[in-house]
Amino acid sequence: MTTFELTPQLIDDFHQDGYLIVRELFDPQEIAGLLSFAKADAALADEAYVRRDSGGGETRLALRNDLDDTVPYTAVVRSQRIVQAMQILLGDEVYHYHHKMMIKQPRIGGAWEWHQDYGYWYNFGCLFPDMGSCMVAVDQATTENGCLQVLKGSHKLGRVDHVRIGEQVGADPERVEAARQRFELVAVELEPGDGLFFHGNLLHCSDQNHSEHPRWSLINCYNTRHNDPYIQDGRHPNYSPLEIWPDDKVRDVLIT
Ligand SMILES: O=C(O)CCC(=O)C(=O)O
Repeated sequence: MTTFELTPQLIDDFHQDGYLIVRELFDPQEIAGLLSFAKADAALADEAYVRRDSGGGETRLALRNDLDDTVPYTAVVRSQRIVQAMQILLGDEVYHYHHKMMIKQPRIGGAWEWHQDYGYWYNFGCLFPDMGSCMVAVDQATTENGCLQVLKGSHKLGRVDHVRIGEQVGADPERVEAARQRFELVAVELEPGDGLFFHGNLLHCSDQNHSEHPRWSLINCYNTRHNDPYIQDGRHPNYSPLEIWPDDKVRDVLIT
């Protein structure tokens, strides 16, 4: 079973870089359980919709605002190891904002334009950028299959305007270009079970999947209690306390 200690150095790294990679956040047995459930999950496959990129690639995603305790995705969202870390990194109690399975199919899986998640969430009534996500790699994520790319430290820019780019909404391309001159580009290659915590203002994107390998990942998004959207009934939920599950319960759910 995975345990990791969020040391002062790691917290500092998150604040400096806007992201933090935790290897084996879910151990091989746990992630294998999640993977086999997800890949056989007809409801998830039915629900997933396509977002086309400007080059014709298509990414599928299934996004849920609600937590169904009978499916293992919920165990990941509620897992103490993610939620407690997120609370420390964001400095307040967090609640579930939504989660989504990102499905990049071999050869046809599409790209995601440069964006900040808060570039979207701002429009849903969140006043502060005090929000974050934890991407859990379900499959291996490599440069070849279109892993996430981040501009290290770019969360310090604050929110950049977002504009329509093809079927997607991305950060103002002129600003992105200027940011690319100033921040290091990091390709976040992950093994199954690794976790990437990242700040809502971190600029990130991903390329198409030209490989023979799928790239699935579960992205768990959290908002802070003090940032409860001023809009009621917005795109994603308002604050409600999140029940946190201890590691042994999470493990039991994932590997059965
Ligand atoms: O999974 C990806 O390739 C990109 C996902 C992403 O950027 C997001 O959901 O904000």
